[in-house]
Amino acid sequence: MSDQLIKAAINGNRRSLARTLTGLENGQITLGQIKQITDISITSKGNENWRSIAITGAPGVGKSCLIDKLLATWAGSGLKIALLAIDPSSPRTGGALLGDRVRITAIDLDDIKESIYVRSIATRKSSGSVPLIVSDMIEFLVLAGWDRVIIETVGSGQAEVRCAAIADRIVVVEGPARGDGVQAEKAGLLELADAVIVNKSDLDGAEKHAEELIESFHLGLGDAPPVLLTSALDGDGIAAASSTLLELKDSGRSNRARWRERLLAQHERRILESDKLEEMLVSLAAGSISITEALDILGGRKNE
Ligand SMILES: Nc1nc2c(ncn2[C@@H]2O[C@H](COP(=O)(O)OP(=O)(O)OP(=O)(O)O)[C@@H](O)[C@H]2O)c(=O)[nH]1
Ligand SMILES: [Mg+2]
Repeated sequence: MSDQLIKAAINGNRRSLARTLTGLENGQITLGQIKQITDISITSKGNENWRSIAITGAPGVGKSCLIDKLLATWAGSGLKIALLAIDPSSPRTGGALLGDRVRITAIDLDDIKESIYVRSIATRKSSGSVPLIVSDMIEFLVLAGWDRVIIETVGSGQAEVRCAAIADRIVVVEGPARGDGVQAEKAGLLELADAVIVNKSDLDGAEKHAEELIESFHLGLGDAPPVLLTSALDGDGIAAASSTLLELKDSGRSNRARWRERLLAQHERRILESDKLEEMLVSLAAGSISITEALDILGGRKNE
C-alpha cells in the first residue's frame, strides 16, 4: 500500500479510507506501519469521552434501526461518526449486509452524509483475529479524524462478544419480553453492559422486560447500568438514549470481564500472527512437539 494512499485516507478521501481499511482487514498493512507513514500518534486524552461504542444484542432486536437513529442525531450535532458493522460468520449469505444497507438511511441525508461513514466487515472472510482487526480499524478511523466509532455486532458467539469487548463502551440491546428470560444473560453479555436498551417499546412486553432487567441488575454486584426504553420505529426515547449514550461513563463493573476478553483476543492474535505458526502446526501434526511447547513458542512472547 502506498504512503500516498494512506495520507489521502487520513486527509478525508473516502476511497482511500476504504482501501486502507481493507488493507488492515487483509493484513496487507499494519496499524504500526500506518502510524509510521503518517507520523501521527494518537494522544490519549485522559478522562475524555469514549471513542468507540459497541451496540450488541440478539439478531433482529433492532440494532441497525437504532444505530440509524443515533447516527442521524449525533452527526446532526456536528460529530463525525463511523459505523463498523460486523457481519457474523453465519450462513445467511449476505443477508446482514443487505439488511444494513437498507436500514442505515442516515447516510442518504444530504446535510449529514459527509459526517457518516459506514463499513461492513465480513468475519468469515478474515484470516486474522477479527476483534483485533476491528480494534485496529477503530484506531485508524480515530486517527483519520472520526470522532466516534460505533461497532454493530450480534451478541452471540465468542468472536462477536470479543468484538464488543474491545470497544470503550458496550450497549446491549434487547427486545420485549418473550417469556424466556433475558436473552443477553445467556450469552454472558449483561455483565459487559455499560447500558442496556430495550428496543421496540411500541410492542407489548418491552416495559415488563425493562423492569425484569432492572431487577436482575439490583441482585448483582456493583452499580447497575442504565436501562433505557426506545422505539427505533416511532422514535420514542431516541433523544434521551442519544444523549445518555453520548455521555455514557464506563460502568466499572464490567471492567474485569472486558479485560479478560481483550487479553484472550490479544493472545489469539499472537498465535495467529506468529511467523512460526505454520512450522508449529507441522511439528504438532508430526507429533514432534507438544501443545504446551508450541504455545510457549507462539504465545509466550511478542513475535515482531
Ligand atoms: N416494532 C418495532 N420494530 C422494530 C423496531 N426497531 C427495529 N424494528 C424491526 O425489527 C427488525 C430488525 O431490525 P434490525 O435493525 O435489522 O435489527 P438488528 O438487530 O440490526 O438485526 P441483525 O443485524 O440481523 O442482528 C426490522 O424488521 C425492523 O423494522 C422498533 O423499535 N419497533
Ligand atoms: Mg443489524
